[in-house]
Amino acid sequence: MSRPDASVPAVPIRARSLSLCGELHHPGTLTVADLRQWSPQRVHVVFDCATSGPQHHTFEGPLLREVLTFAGPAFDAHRRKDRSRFLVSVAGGDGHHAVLSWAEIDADFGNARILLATRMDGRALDADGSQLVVPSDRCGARYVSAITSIWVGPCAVPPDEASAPP
Ligand SMILES: Nc1nc2c(c(=O)[nH]1)N[C@H]1C(S)=C(S)[C@@H](COP(=O)(O)O)O[C@H]1N2
Ligand SMILES: [Mo]
Repeated sequence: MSRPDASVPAVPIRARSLSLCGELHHPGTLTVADLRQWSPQRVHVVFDCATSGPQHHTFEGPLLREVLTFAGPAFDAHRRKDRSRFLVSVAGGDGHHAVLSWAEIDADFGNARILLATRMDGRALDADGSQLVVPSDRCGARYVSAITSIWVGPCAVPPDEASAPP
C-alpha cells in the first residue's frame, strides 16, 4: 500500500469566499480560485503600518475593476457622470472595512491598479481569503485582508441646503 501524500491535506482546506453585493446586476459569491479566471497582475508594494512600520509584499491577482465589471454595477456604463456616483466598500471578516470610489479604479478617472490578491509573497490565499491591494496608498489601512464582502452602490446625494426646510 502506498503512503499518503503529505502535501495533500487529509481534510480539505475550507476555501473562504467573498460575496459581491449592493447595486449589481449579477451579485454572487466568489472563492479565491474563482478570482483566477481573470488575468493576474503582479505588484511589489511597500506600505506603512502605524504599529509595525514599513511592510514589503508581492501580490498577485486580478484587477478589482475587472471583477466588479463582471458583477455589473447598476450604473449607465456609457455615462462617466453616472459612474462617478458609485462607491465600493470592502470588508474583512473581522469587521474592518474600507471605502473606495468607483472613479479611483475607472480607466477614465484615477485608473488605479487596485487588485484582489490570490497570492501574497508566493503563498496562495485560498484558505485565508483575498486581500485588497492598493499600491497607490502610502499606508496599509485599505489593504483589507480575509475579504468576506464587497458592496457596490451609489453615494447618497448631498442635501440641497437651498431647498432644505429651515
Ligand atoms: N481584515 C483586516 N485587514 C486589514 C487590517 C485589519 O485590521 N483587518 N489592518 C490593515 C492594516 S492597518 C495594515 S497596516 C495591513 C497590514 O498588513 P500585513 O499584516 O499583511 O503587513 O493590513 C490591513 N488589513
Ligand atoms: Mo496598520
